[in-house]
Amino acid sequence: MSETPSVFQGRSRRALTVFASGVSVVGTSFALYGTTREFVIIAASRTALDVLPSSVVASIIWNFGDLSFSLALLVFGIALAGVTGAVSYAGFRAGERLVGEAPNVGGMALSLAVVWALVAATVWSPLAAVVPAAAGTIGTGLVIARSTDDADQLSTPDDRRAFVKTLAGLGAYNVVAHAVGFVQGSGSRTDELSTPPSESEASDLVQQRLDAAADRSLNVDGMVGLVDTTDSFFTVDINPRPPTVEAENWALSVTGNVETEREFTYEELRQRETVHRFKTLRCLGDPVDGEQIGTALWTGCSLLDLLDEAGANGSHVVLRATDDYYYSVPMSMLSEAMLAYGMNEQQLPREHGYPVRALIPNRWGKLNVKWLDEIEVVDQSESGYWEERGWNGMGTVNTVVKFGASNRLSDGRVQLGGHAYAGTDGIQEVRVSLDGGETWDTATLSDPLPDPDTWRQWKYEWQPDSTSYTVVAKAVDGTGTEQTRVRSSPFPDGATGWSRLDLSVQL
Ligand SMILES: Nc1nc2c(c(=O)[nH]1)N[C@H]1C(S)=C(S)[C@@H](COP(=O)(O)O)O[C@H]1N2
Ligand SMILES: [Mo]
Repeated sequence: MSETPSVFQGRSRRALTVFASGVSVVGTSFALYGTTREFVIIAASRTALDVLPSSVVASIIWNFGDLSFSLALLVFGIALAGVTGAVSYAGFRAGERLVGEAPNVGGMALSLAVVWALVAATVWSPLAAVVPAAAGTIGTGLVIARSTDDADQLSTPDDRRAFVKTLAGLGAYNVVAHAVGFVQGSGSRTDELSTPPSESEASDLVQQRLDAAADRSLNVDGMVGLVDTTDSFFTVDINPRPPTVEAENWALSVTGNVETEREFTYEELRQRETVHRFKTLRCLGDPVDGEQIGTALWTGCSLLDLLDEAGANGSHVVLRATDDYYYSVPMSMLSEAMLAYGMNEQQLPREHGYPVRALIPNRWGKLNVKWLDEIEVVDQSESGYWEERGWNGMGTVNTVVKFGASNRLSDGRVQLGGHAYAGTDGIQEVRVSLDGGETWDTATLSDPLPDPDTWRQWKYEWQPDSTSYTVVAKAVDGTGTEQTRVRSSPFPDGATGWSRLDLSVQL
């Protein structure tokens, strides 16, 4: 008699059963709930975000960006599949023993109960746990029941065939379930910004302004233009995947200390007087040499007009989003604030806040609340999402110079280029030192964009006579203030200090 292959025996067989069942829980949850908080992985990763120390979370988000989330999702997915599957399996076996006469019924019942409890506690919703738990239980039940052998190994060919078939069936089910989840989760991305009916030349205007910005960009190989493309624009998001909001089912409510509480639909916002504005965003967590900075041409309407219309009367507003992210912002910061629904030539993409985000001039990126759905007018200052996690930085942005590209020109000269940003103060000058800060020269600047609160590009070229340079760059803002040389890391007030680049050159 031949040996029973190991997959049909004890541990491996149990592991396969556990995993098939657990993946069914996760897959079903994904198919039903896409990227909402009812999806077990999203729920678990949000809990992890809240439990981990804020500085750890922030540095993960800011250093690994989207990649860290993809990895986190994978790890959470595998872990959750393992745990829910194991709970289901243990529940099933215990149930079988409890109800001796009808073992499968007992097994299914107890498995369902324990998996349901686990998932319900994870997603914090009794209802959203029902179907995923049932799927996991059916998975466990099928694998166990279809391979009837109670002994530790499946020794007859029939049993093995049944086992393999059941696993294959569950596998196929999970491929479909995950596909459904992905389709659900990727709705409404980057449709063209369709022309608002009130202003038929809006998209022409956007195109003209983008063309004008491209003309002003310095010609340095490998350097980002004066305006980022929507795809290259950085994202910082507390969620593993951006929330899915559909404009038709969405409205912005203005509540709190107002004469009349108001709700504005997406269409109503788009009918309002259109504002197009270039604005740079920089994350408070961006290190001096980081890349969490970008500029776009935003399309939207005035935030303050909306508040006036509702008869707002308070010192602050709390901007609240569908992902529970929020920021309290003083009324005094809102004079040029926008509600944006367009980014460059597109409708605001989902990862940047579709349908509508706030844009607050001269402040750190964190105040620019995405997926905005409520503006509450209040009379005292509340804090914000990152303040609750130890960060500061409600003041204006810190001045920064970025190195973006280094090239060797055909005549042998070295060319450096990059961007500099100092909020609405603007950039007056970028100074470059090739000897670690002993002597300084002035870099060439791009013409400023037509709106304040934008960065400028700089470039600097020289004929090298040494094989290594310690390049330092610093900026002077529009008020004539030179950037501080004191270096600090982003936590908790935002990074400061001059930028440094160690450059080696072949002569
Ligand atoms: N609702 C919501 N708004 C948000 C965030 C978020 O996670 N959720 N991140 C904030 C942070 S920390 C930054 S730096 C900016 C980044 O905007 P971007 O992703 O469009 O670049 O959005 C801000 N608005
Ligand atoms: Mo940020």
